[in-house]
Amino acid sequence: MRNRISALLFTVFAAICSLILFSPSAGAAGSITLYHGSDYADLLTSSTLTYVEVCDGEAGNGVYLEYQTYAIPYTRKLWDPDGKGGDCGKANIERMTRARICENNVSCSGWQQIY
Ligand SMILES: [Ca+2]
Repeated sequence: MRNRISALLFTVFAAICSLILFSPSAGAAGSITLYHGSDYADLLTSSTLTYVEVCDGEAGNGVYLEYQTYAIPYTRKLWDPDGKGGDCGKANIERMTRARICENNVSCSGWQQIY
């Protein structure tokens, strides 16, 4: 009987540990940089927010970050508003799922999974 209770407690403990270890997390903090030639986007991720700076590094075509979130089922864009130099496009984006950087009228990088 005592062994059965121990085994049961161990099973419950193991189940709780695996839930903690393998449950889908809100996302780890970290940083990712996406490149398209000299254009780039820096993404700083925290628990649910991603802070983005998308920066045009080449004269000619505009640059934007294309991204998706949990909340909205279509793709949105964050542009570098003033082309090469000057400022970068900046935003805090809630629960970003994936992103890629694009040079307008040229092409995009591959999609990067965020959360
Ligand atoms: Ca700029």
